[in-house]
Amino acid sequence: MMDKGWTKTTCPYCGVGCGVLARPKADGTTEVKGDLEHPANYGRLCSKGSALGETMSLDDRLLDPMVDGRTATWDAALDLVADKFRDSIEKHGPDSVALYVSGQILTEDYYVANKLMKGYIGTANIDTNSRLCMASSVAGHKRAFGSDTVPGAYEDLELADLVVLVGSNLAWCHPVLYQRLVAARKTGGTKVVVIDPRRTATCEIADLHLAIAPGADVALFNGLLAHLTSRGKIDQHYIQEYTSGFGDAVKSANSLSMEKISEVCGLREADIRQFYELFEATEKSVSVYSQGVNQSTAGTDKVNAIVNCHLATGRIGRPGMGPFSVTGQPNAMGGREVGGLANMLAGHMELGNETHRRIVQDFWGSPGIADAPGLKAVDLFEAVADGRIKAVWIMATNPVDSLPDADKVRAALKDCPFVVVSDVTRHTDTTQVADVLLPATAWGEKDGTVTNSERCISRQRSFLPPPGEARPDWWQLSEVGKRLGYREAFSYSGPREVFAEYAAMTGEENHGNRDLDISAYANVSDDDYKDLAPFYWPQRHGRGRGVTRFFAEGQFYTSDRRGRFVETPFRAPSSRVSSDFPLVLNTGRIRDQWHTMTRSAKAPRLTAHYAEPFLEIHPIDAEKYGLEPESIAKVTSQNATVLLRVAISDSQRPGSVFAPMHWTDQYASLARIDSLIASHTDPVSGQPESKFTPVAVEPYAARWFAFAISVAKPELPSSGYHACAPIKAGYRVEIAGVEQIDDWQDFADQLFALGSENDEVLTYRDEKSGQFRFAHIKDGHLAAALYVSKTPVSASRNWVANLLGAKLEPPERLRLLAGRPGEDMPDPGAIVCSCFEVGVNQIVDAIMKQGCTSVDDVGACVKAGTNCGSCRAEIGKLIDEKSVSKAG
Ligand SMILES: Nc1nc2c(c(=O)[nH]1)N[C@H]1C(S)=C(S)[C@@H](COP(=O)(O)OP(=O)(O)OC[C@H]3O[C@@H](n4cnc5c(=O)[nH]c(N)nc54)[C@H](O)[C@@H]3O)O[C@H]1N2
Ligand SMILES: Nc1nc2c(c(=O)[nH]1)N[C@H]1C(S)=C(S)[C@@H](COP(=O)(O)OP(=O)(O)OC[C@H]3O[C@@H](n4cnc5c(=O)[nH]c(N)nc54)[C@H](O)[C@@H]3O)O[C@H]1N2
Ligand code: SF4
Ligand SMILES: [Mo]
Repeated sequence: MMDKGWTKTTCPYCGVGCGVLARPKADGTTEVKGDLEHPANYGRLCSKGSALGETMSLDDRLLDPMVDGRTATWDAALDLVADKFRDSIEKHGPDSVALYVSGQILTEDYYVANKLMKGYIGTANIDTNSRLCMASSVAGHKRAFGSDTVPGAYEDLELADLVVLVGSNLAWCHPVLYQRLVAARKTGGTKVVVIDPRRTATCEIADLHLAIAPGADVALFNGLLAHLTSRGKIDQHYIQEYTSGFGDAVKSANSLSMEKISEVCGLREADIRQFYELFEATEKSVSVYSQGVNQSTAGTDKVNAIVNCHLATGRIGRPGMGPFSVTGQPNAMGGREVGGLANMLAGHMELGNETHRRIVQDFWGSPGIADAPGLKAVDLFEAVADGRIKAVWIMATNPVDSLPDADKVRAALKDCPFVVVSDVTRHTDTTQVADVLLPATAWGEKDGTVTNSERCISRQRSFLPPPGEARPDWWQLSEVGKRLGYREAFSYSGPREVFAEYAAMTGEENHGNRDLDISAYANVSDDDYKDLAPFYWPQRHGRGRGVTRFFAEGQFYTSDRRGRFVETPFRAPSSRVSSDFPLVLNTGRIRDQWHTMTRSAKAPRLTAHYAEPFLEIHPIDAEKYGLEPESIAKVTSQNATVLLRVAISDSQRPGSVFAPMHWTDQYASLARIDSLIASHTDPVSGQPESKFTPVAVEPYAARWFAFAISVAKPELPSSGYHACAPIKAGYRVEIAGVEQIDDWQDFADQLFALGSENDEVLTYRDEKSGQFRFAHIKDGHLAAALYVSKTPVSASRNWVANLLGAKLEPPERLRLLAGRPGEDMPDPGAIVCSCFEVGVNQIVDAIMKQGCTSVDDVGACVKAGTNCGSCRAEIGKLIDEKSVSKAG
C-alpha cells in the first residue's frame, strides 16, 4: 500500500503494535512517522519507534548463509540443516531435534514453524522466548477462561476511572499506551495505582505507588478479594450465573490477616487499605500487568489472583473494565495464536485435546501429529545440555543472553552437535556458537502480520529489497520442510498463502466454541492481503472490524462455559536472600534499548539515554556495602559475577537492586545479567523467575577509571570493566581496571591504534592525582580522546562526544583536555530527550532559572518532550524533585 512513497507498516518493537509510515530516502536511510489511522497509536510513536530509521544500516548484518564460519550457498546450508535433522530423527527419534523461536517473527513464520515441527517432524519440541515473557499470562488465562483470551482493548484504559498497573513500567515499555493513559487522565481524572518495588518513571502519574516487596503480589490481591467479599462489594449475579469456584477461592484468599499481608508485602496497612478502597469504589477499573507479574515462580497465581478480583466484581469485558495483560514483543500474541508454545496447537487449540489434534491433523493432512507437549524453553535447553536434543534451530532470539543460567546455556550450545541460528545480525552472543547461520530478512524487508496486545492484527509490509542473500524466516522453514520430503505441505508462494491457510484453520469445526476465529480471511486475495487494514479478532464471517471484548456475559471457553476462580495460596519466591546473598536483584528494561541491543544500539540517539550497564541501589545499601557513586560494583549470585556501574537512587527499596537486561558481550565486558539468574520456573507456566535473584554486591577494586571516544571502534582491554556504545561520529567507551598501568600513552596507542606521524596529539598528565588526558587530532578534526583518573571520570560526556569528528579551534582544544565546556557553552548533561538531544542540565535550568513548572512549559522552553513524548515522565520527575528543592 503506497502513498507518495510511504508504506504503511507496524513497529517491530513492543506489543503496543503502533502503525508506522516508512519511506526509504535517496541517501539510503529511512524516514518514519506514526500512522494517524492506526487504532493502536493514532499517529504517535515513542523514542524507539521514532528512531527506527537509524537502525537500518547494513553494519553487522548477516548477509549470507554461513557454515562453520564460512560463506555458503543457500542450497548447501539448507541441505545440511535438513540432513542433520533427518539424521538425528532417524537415529534418535523426533524428540532429539528442537526449534526455539521468538515473538519477533511474524505470524506466517510462526505458523510454518509449528506445522513443520508438530505436524510433520512429529515433535512438540518447539518453544519460544514468549516462555520467558507471556507464559504465565497464557496459563492464567487458560485456568480462568478456558482459553488464552485477552478480554479487553486499549480504549479500556481510556474509559476506566481506575487503572492499576501491576509489575508494569508502562512509561518505558509500552510508551504509546502510557501516553494514551496520560491523555485520558488529563481529561477524565483517571486514578492510577502503580504496584512495583521500584519507583519507576511510570510512577510519575501514580496517585498511589505501592512499593511492594518483590514477589508478594499474590498476597496483596488475595487480600483485595477478601476485602471485596467482606464488604459485600462483589457481583453476586455475575458470580452465580457465569463462574464457579468462588467459595474456595475466597476461603483460600482469607487465610492471611491484614497484618500478615502488610508484613509480606512490606507495605503500610493504611496504603494497602487505600488501594482496596479505591478498587472497591471504582467500578470502571482495569488491572494492567506485565513482567513483574509473569516472570515469577508464582506468576500464574499472580495472574489468577488479579483475575479473581475482576471475576468477583463482574468487571470484565465491559468498556473500561477488566484484567489486561500487556504483551512485550510485537508478535507475542500472534505466536500464541498459531500454537507457538510447546503445549499448544494453532488456532488456540490444545495439544492435550484429542479432538483438537484430530482437527489440526485432518486440516493439514499430515502424516501424524505430536501427541505430547514438548519441552518448555528452560527444560529444552536443559535437554540440549544433557544431550537429549542433538540438533537445535534458534530463530530471532538470543538465548545465550536472555535465558536464565545463561552461561550454562552457552556451554550447552557449544557442546550441542548441531546448532542453526537464523538472525539478522552477524555478531551476537548466540551466533557465536552456531554451526550454521541463516540470514533473515529484517523489519522493512519482511512481509506478513502481527497481533498486538489488544488482539489487533496488522500488516508488517516490506519497503526495502532484501539485502545480500537474506530470506524470510517462513521461507527458510519451508525449504527445510521440502527437503525433509514434505514438498506439497510447504510449497507456499508467499505469506498471503500461509495467512489464508491459518485463517481457514481457525474456522475448522469452530462453532463459537473457540475464541480465536478469523475465518473471514480464509479466502483473502493477494490484493486484499496487500491492503489489509488493522482488524480485531475474532472476525467470523460477516462481522465488522471494530473493537471486540470477551466475557461480559460469561461464555467462557471451559467445558461448562463458566469462568473459574482459582485458589492462589501465597508462596514466597523459590530463592531466599541469605547472609551470603543479602540483596534481591530485579531485572528489566530501560526506555531506549530493546532486549539484547542488536538493533536499538545502532541508533546513537538511543544509546545517549544510558550508555553502559548499571546497578541501581538504594543509598542505605550503597553505604552498607561500600559502593561509591559512579564506581563499579561486582555483583555475584550463586551462578556468576558481573560488573556494573553504580547508580545510587532512592527509587529502589532498601534490600532490592535493579539491573537492565540489555547488555551483552557485544557491548560490555561482563554484564550478561542472565548469567546471574537461576533457572527456577513457575510450576504451571514454566516461566523463569527473572525478577528475584539473591545477590551480593561489593566494590570492584578499580585502580583507575577511563572514558574515551573514538572515530574507529576501539580495541578494548581483555580484562576489567568496559562498555562501548555507538555515538554519532564513532564510539564512546567506559573502562575501569585493577591492573597497574605504567604507560598511559602506550595504553592510548593500543586503544585507538591511530598513530600517524603528521597527526596532532595533545596530552595532560598529573602523576599525583593519576590524571591522564589525551586527544588525537587528524587534519584538524578530533579522532579520539581519553580521560583517565583514579576516581570515576567526571568529564562532560555528551559535550565531549559531540566534539568527536568535529574541527577543533584552539580554545576548544584546551577545554577538550579539561573535559568541560566553557561558561559560554553550557554542558547539556546526560540526555533525557533523545529526539531533540536535550540533557538533564538544560531541563533543570529551564525549571530552576526560567521558572518552568510543567512538562509543557519545559517543552516550550527547550523542546524536550515535544516530539515522541517518551521522556515526559522523566521531565515530570525532575520538576517534582526540583520544585521540592526550590521550596526547601
Ligand atoms: N524500552 C523497551 N520497551 C520494551 C522492551 C524493551 O526491551 N525495551 N521489551 C518489550 C518486552 S518483550 C516486554 S515483555 C515488555 C516488558 O514490560 P514491563 O513488564 O513493563 O518491563 P520490565 O522492566 O521487565 O518489568 C516491569 C516492572 O516489574 C517490576 N517488578 C519486579 N518484581 C516485581 C514484583 O514482584 N511485583 C511487581 N508488582 N512488580 C515487580 C520491575 O521493577 C519493573 O519495573 O516490554 C516491552 N517493551
Ligand atoms: N533477566 C531477564 N531476562 C529476560 C527478561 C527480563 O526481564 N530479565 N525478559 C525476557 C523477555 S520478556 C524476553 S521477550 C526475552 C527477549 O530476549 P531475546 O529474544 O533473546 O532478545 P532479542 O534481542 O529481542 O533477540 C532477538 C534476536 O533476533 C534477531 N532478529 C531480529 N529480527 C529478526 C527477524 O525478523 N528474523 C530473525 N531470524 N531474527 C531477527 C535480533 O538480531 C536478535 O539477535 O528476554 C527474556 N529474558
Ligand atoms: S510504543 Fe514505541 S516501541 Fe511500542 S510499538 Fe509503539 S512505537 Fe513501537
Ligand atoms: Mo518479552
